[in-house]
Amino acid sequence: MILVGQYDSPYVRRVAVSLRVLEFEYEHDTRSVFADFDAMRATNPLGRIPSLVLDDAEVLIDSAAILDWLDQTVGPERALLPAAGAERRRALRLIALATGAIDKVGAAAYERLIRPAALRWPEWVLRCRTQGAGAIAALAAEPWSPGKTLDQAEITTACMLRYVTMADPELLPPGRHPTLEALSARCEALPEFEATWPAEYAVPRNP
Ligand SMILES: N[C@@H](CCC(=O)N[C@@H](CS)C(=O)NCC(=O)O)C(=O)O
Repeated sequence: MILVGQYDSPYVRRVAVSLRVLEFEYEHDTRSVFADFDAMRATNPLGRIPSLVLDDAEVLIDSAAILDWLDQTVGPERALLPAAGAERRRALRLIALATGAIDKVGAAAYERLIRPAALRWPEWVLRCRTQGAGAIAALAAEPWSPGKTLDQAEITTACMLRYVTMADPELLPPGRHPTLEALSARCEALPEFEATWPAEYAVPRNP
């Protein structure tokens, strides 16, 4: 199968880490969702990443749908999302906070970095960053217990933390959220995270 999208996207990275944790083999299509927009639209009509092209050429789009397919394929014993009950509700809540933070910090980053300076809307940037910071603070207040098997809430939150550190580092100054720093350090030391480490946030920039 082929994973489409670069690892500076936390949505692509959470799929890549999950593929590796669950021991799936994949090829990596590293074309850019910006520079190779038309080719990306041929894979996903939305022109977004990630997509996962299966061996029979079926194309899965959207990280949540891809992760759902991975969990269904490996079965409930190995699935990264708990199957039911309070554990599942908690995991879904944490994942909603982490993906919501990605969306809000990402929206602010697109506005600050990509949109031409004369067209930027500072109040919108402030609102998005406030929402992202709120979700991150809520995640920081959660108990993150090391020692148990890695799950999707941890994978997605760790990918979100690396993304925010690249896209908007002022939201995560060292020492602000020690619980999340510990989670990030624990995850980033794992081989599945090391192999997908994004060195920089590669979006086009307008002065
Ligand atoms: N809900 C989608 C979000 C994917 C998403 O936002 N991808 C970004 C990269 S992080 C993207 O493709 N951005 C380009 C665009 O939207 O034009 C998912 O979970 O896969």
